[in-house]
Amino acid sequence: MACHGVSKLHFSREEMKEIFREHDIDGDGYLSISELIKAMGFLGHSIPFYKAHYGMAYSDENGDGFISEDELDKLIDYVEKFQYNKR
Ligand SMILES: [Ca+2]
Ligand SMILES: [Ca+2]
Repeated sequence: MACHGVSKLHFSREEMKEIFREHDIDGDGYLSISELIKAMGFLGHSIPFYKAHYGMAYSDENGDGFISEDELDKLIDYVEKFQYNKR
């Protein structure tokens, strides 16, 4: 478990991609909602379930309920917006 001790406040898109990939816990190549919440926590956003859902809805273009590799870019757009809104 490496959920704590991240002091960095801003991640580059590449770093975020890497982090989201690492949080594909069951290794199916897609991020589920619970994997998304864990990844967001790792990025320093303890986000409520509904917020994670918005992120999911925002980035899940084909509506299968999972974030694929292709959809990661949109998810990162969402996370970046989130980072800016916070400050
Ligand atoms: Ca997965
Ligand atoms: Ca999808």
